[in-house]
Amino acid sequence: MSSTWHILGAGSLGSLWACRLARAGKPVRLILRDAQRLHAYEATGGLTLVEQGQPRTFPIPAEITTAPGPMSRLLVACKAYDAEKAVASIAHRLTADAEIILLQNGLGSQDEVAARVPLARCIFASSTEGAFREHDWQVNFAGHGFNWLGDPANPLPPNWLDDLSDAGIPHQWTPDILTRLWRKLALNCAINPLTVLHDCRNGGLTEHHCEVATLCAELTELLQVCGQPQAAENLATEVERVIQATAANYSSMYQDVRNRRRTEIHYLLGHACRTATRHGHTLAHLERLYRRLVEHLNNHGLPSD
Ligand code: NAD
Ligand code: KPL
Repeated sequence: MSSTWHILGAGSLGSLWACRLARAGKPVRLILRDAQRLHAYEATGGLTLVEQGQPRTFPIPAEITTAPGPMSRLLVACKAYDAEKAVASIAHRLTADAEIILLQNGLGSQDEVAARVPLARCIFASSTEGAFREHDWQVNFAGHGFNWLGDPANPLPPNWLDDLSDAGIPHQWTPDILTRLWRKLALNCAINPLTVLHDCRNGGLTEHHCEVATLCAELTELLQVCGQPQAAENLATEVERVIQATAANYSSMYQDVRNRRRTEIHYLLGHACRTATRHGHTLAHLERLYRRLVEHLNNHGLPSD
């Protein structure tokens, strides 16, 4: 019998993982922030996964963070800026051999969580799956994407990867998870802030080719300086490819700003700039982009941290 999958953060990605694991018959429990959220969830009767327009509801049990009971396997599916606080709220429930899977985009939040629960094994994930919610307790999934998983402190895979295979969650274990996360961070830094500042779809960046190329050159420099040369390989070409392949889409940061949601800027561009500073490296364009984005967010009454 598989250990229970505790899912902290029943938003888009957390619900997607919870529904697929439940569909495969794995034990799953949602961990909700407070009694009000729990009552709202219980009144709805479960989480609904919509695939190809077909909804299916899973009556996954839920509890609040302060409920009793140990957790040995925890999937953290909050935004990067909420992850540490959310994990702190359940830290007393983690068993001595607890494993935590961190789904956050960007970098920095994983280390914040690891420092908060130093005895737990923290497994980092980099996901290119896309899920979104139109209503609470319901998630839409188009069925594309992939999940890389790894532990920078331990190359041995955990014993629950079969649960993911059974649940149809596409994944691969990698000893180079930091390279994957840095590569995605660099892609996000080269594309997402510019789509916000130029108010355009990803494809609109073909009009700003020079700006994108200058950022890619600085990001390549940063990746080399901070010990991630593999993540730097052909970055500019890959960024151009992603811009073409996703030309009709709005970037995730663009959507956050449009929907007046807090962005994960601190763990994307912010992390890149802080890392450059730590290595005594000046990246003038990246730093200017960061300042412009902070100003833009502030002018729109959105948090910039
Ligand atoms: P989301 O906002 O849809 O979900 C986050 C959930 O966490 C919310 O339901 C929120 O209420 C909950 N939460 C926050 N603090 C909590 C706490 N203290 N206790 C309990 N619950 C708490 O976010 P998302 O889109 O699912 O993204 C999660 C992470 O995955 C982000 O870092 C994002 O960048 C990354 N990601 C998302 C997608 C996607 O398609 N949605 C794809 C790839 C990566
Ligand atoms: O991952 C993305 C996002 O929108 O966050 C893309 C646009 C594909 C790369 O930045």
